[in-house]
Amino acid sequence: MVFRKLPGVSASGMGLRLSQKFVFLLFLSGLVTLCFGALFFLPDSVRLKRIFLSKTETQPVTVGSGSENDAREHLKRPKEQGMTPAKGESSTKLKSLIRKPSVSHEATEERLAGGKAQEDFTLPRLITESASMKASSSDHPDTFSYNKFKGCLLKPPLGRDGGQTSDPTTNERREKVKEMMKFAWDNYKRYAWGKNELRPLTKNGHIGNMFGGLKGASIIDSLDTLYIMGLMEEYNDAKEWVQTSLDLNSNGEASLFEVNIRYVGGLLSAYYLTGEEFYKKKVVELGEKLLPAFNTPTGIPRGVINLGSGTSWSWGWASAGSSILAEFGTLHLEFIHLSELSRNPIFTEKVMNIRKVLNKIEKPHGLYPNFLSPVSGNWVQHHVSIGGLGDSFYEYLIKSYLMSDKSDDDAKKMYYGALEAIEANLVQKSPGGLTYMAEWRGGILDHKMGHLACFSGGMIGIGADDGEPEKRQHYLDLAAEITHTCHESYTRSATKLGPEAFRFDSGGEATATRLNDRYYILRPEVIESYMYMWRLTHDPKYREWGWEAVQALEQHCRVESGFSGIRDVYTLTASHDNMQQSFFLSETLKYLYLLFSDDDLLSLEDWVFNTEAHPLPIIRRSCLEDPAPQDKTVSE
Ligand code: DMJ
Repeated sequence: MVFRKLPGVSASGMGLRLSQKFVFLLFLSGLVTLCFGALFFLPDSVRLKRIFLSKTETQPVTVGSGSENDAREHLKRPKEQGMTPAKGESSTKLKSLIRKPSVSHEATEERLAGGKAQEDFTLPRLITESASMKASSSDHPDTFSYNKFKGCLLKPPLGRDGGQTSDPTTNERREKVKEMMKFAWDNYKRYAWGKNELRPLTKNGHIGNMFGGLKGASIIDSLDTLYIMGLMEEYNDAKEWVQTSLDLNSNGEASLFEVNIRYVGGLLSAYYLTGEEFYKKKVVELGEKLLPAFNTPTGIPRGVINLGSGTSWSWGWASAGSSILAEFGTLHLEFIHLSELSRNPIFTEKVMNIRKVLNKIEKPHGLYPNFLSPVSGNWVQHHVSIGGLGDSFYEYLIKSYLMSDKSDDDAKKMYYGALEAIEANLVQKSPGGLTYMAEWRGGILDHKMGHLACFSGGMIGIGADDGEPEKRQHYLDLAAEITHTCHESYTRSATKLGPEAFRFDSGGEATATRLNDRYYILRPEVIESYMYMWRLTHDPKYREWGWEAVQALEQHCRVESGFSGIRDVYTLTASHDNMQQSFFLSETLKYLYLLFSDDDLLSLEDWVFNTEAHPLPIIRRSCLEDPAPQDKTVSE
């Protein structure tokens, strides 16, 4: 190879004198010091900081469904031109708690029963009016009549007797789950009040970086669970915190998906269960803060948003600045309700546009890949998964249909179309006879099923009845088979808890073959499917399987000050991850409680659960638009 001499530069020492070299070295060392110092100002999750600085605050595992292998923890700085980097979390302080008169179930129910038809209201409906109605929610004060909504429910939300069954063993199990919730809550309250999650081993709080400086994720995620369990003192504490201390004026980097499913979902459910107006006000205000994420050439939102400045960007780990299917596809239920409550159609328009983009684009073999460019509207990679990165997109299609009182035909068509493609390309049977959902990478199957994918038993179950008549039994059978496989992933471990991912290759079946797939972080998906399958079939095995999970959680995850995830489900010498995830309170314990309750506690005839298990009512348009709705609520 020939080295050419640069003009004016001598070959020896690039023509620098000793003093020049010294100045250059000084400048270089200054630069290095500056860069290293800057690491201290980066958010906790940034990879460089995790590499160079102490690891004590880093999370060993991933959380939500849009994430894979710790991906979601890596919030990246804005990359796109013209975007200002966010400043990090706001320094919101927990305000002092002022005691308010507490609310009991009875009081709330009584208040709701009174004044039903007398209220002056504008009819709520599924908003589809033109964009000329676009306005801030404050221009449409109080247009939703809560009492009217209540009159349209077929069953009382809490059932006839709070959902208590006539079977003493089931009731005892239900009480046990309630005790677990109280224990988890009390410890959160004691050691982590106002923080996002409890660290039960170190007995402190965790803020994390998924919620853009919003605090109290465990409180918001627990509101409805505490309420349906009748833990009213605890519910009142939570409610009071929301009233006095939930500060939405944060200025940090948030996951649009996580804020939506936990905060928007949690506040919506709290509103629909209790009728407390401040929940509605807060949730609409928060919803408006999420809207700038949709300002992209296609209207497909980016994954990360600064709640203060409204700048948004894509996850640094998502290929080529793409948005994630499970993230932009998991907004529909909440956004429809935001329009319903605010009477502002903008929320509905945003999610309807996502549908439009998805309907227009070519789908490989009818499948929906996990990565889509918000700029071009094209798929970025052909990775398809019913687990992480894809999961709740499918869930929200069937639930959108059900929540629309079966009027959203578009969602129905998309759901059954997607399910057909999934069955044709992803569903597999192992040599040992277990049915599972593989992942698809550009036509090549990866015989792995994530814990996250285990929600699909329940999803296929609730959608079975609305499929083609000749396919209904088949769907119910498929749902049962998948739930059985997921149960197997639990029974084949020493702890009787399931791993983060299990495989069907190298001779193994339904077991984790890789070291970093062996953890369990208190996830709900397997129990979620037990709950749905119980309601659909009343096969007692689902309650038994749920009880096995309760015992395993008690034995391996309960520690002195809360519940913790474990690092290896295959060993009995527990290594705890020191994290009580907020979804444990919102989902895992709620689904267990529902499993041991009567079907009329949050009846599936009236409610759909968002992907964080927050119940949202079915919008029964025919009833809501009836000028004089009859009280269809069954007396308690
Ligand atoms: C929850 O936050 C939601 O269920 C989400 O859809 C995926 N997973 C976590 C719990 O595992």
